[in-house]
Amino acid sequence: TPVVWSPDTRRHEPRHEVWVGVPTPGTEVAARVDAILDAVGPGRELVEADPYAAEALHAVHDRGLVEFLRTAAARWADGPYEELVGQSRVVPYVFPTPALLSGMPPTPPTALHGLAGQFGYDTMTLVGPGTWEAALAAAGCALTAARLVADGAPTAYALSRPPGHHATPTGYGGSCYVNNAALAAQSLRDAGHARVAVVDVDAHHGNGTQAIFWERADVRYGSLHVDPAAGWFPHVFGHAGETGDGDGAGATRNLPLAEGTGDAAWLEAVHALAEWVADCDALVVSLGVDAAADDPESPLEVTAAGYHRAGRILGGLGLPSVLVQEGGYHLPSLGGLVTAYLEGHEA
Ligand code: SP5
Ligand code: ZN
Repeated sequence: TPVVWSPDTRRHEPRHEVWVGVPTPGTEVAARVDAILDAVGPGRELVEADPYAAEALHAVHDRGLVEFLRTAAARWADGPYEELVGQSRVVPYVFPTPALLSGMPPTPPTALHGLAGQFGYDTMTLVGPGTWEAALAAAGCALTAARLVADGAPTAYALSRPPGHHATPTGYGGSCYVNNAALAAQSLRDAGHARVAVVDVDAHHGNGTQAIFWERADVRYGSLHVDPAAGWFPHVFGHAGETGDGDGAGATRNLPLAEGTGDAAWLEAVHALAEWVADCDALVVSLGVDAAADDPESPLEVTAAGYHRAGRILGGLGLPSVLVQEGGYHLPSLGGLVTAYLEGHEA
């Protein structure tokens, strides 16, 4: 399995997130790239991602979001923010939700700190110098991996970072800016694969991917994740009743799992999703390894052996597969978990 990576993915430094009103250390750190690379690199072909321009992101994102992400860090540096608060990150503090709008048509804000909440939907996903370059490189990893698979490789792994499955057509959040897996899926569609499946094994529901394909029948989205109803991100999506709409009715499937779920029930859900997508022509796996027992960001209790088995199940479908890195935050075990999945998928 070729490993597609880019040195630019290290350029995003979240520094901190604002969690329940307090700055806490960022979890989605650049060291994740090297933790994974050191583990999966040996014995596999390393491929540096092709360069892509902002326009490549329009396949799944609105231009307004792409333009905001591309320019926000430079505009922040030009603004009064350095003198006001010193070194800081772009973070929304006003959100134009229905509660603010009250049915009235708003005028677009002029200040960047007023604009940020139009695109950013939480306080944990900060934009700083290098965020755009890293997010574009992460997308490039996924798009390059999809190209390798479209050109005939059975499987390719994209070491995308920052992750992507929480990025919606118009918004960023959940440590995600650009939806790498959705770009890979769309790229496989464009290459002629008629029915593409996205199976999302990250501990969290991929609300962004679900949103992108919500009304489409040609890209199926299936996810297993910790039950958002138990108080987990993204809180308002990921429930079993969400199954798609319009042409996409029935093409979304969510399997929320209780806190504390371990290998047995987690693998049953992986198996159910595998059967559900077996008749597709290509597969994208949103490969988050934060469902692992020692991960600080989720209460699921999956082991490395569980991830290996998940790889066996999804790889066993025999579909051309693009594996896209999502979450996974416990640096000491991160590389081993990704390797376990890859070895299972390759077997
Ligand atoms: C891609 C992905 O896995 N995104 C995860 C988004 C969920 N983050 C929720 C964070 C909740 C608070 N974390 C407290 C961290 C303390 N440092
Ligand atoms: Zn996650």
